[in-house]
Amino acid sequence: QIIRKNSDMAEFREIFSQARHIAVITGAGVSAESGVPTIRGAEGRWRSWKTQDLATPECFSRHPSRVWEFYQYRRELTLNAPPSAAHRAIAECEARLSRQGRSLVVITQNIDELHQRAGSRHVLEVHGNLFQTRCLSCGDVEINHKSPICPSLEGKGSPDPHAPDALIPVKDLPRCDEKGCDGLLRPHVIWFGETLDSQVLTKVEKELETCDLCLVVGTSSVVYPAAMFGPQVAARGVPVAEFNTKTTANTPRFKFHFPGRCAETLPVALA
Ligand code: BJW
Ligand code: ZN
Repeated sequence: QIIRKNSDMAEFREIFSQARHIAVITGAGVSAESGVPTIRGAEGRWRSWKTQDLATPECFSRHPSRVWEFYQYRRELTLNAPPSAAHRAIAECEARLSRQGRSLVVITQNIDELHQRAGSRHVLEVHGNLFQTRCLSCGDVEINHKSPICPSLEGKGSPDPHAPDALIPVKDLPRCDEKGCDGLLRPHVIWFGETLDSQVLTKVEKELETCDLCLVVGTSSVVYPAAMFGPQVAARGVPVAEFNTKTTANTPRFKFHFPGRCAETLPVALA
């Protein structure tokens, strides 16, 4: 199948100059520019496992220590990662548009807070947040940037395929502080088979219905329901521009496809 790609930046820039409300849908490719590995592909492995095998409720209930080691690794990695030129281009664009009475919202599948650290104000996190925990007993959700998150995870989480499982006893994994609770905490992220937060989804729907330009940046568009966000906007006849090093299954549905690293293409597109 030949995909006829429109990569006409001048045409995009003309539409961009007229847009009042822009929705920017982002995925792991944006954070790849900060040195955070993407989910799929060769760099997406931790030890011998794929993220898809670790980011599940079944894996957490069977191997809570292993899953916490995986998240310990990613928390440390992202705490030390700087926002990239792609994150900054999006944040600077939002600030500039807001001074002109226009707006931009980021709808991100990423859980790493790099958009917020780059200065983005209006961010909807559809897959949760690496720096929030949820108690399995009382349901309490807390913000938590501690490094390490608990003493037993200090120095743990090496991605080396030969690193042994730390096999930390469940009582020494992160536990709830609420008075009298002490329940096991889990990362407040959306794992496979879990439903997305309905309040967040309602906000996303509103943005998808009201935007007059949409960017889809650094996502393979294989995970539902997020994979449908861009096509949903395109179905309204609104221009959608994909920024990705590769084409995806959604590329034919979008008006534009800008190939290349988003740290190079976005600063040009959104200048
Ligand atoms: C660059 C670049 C550079 C690189 N510049 N670009 C309908 C049909 C089929 C299946 C389903 C369906 N509905 C639900 C499902 C099941 C499932 C699903 O979608 N499975 C598919 C894999 C088939 N979905 C769910 O389970 C969702 N829940 C749900 O829908 O509940 C209701 C329900 C349940 C069960 C059945 C039916 C309904 C929940 C999904 C939660 C996803 N969670 C994760 C983990 C989060 C926590 C964590 O990270 O630890 O979210 S999975 C993982 O994938 C993560 C990501 O946010 C998500 C998307 O990945 P992303 O961002 O696209 O990354 P990559 O690596 O895939 O792609 C990177 C891209 O960047 C590539 O394209 C590169 O080319 C590009 N790139 N460098 C520009 N420099
Ligand atoms: Zn609790």
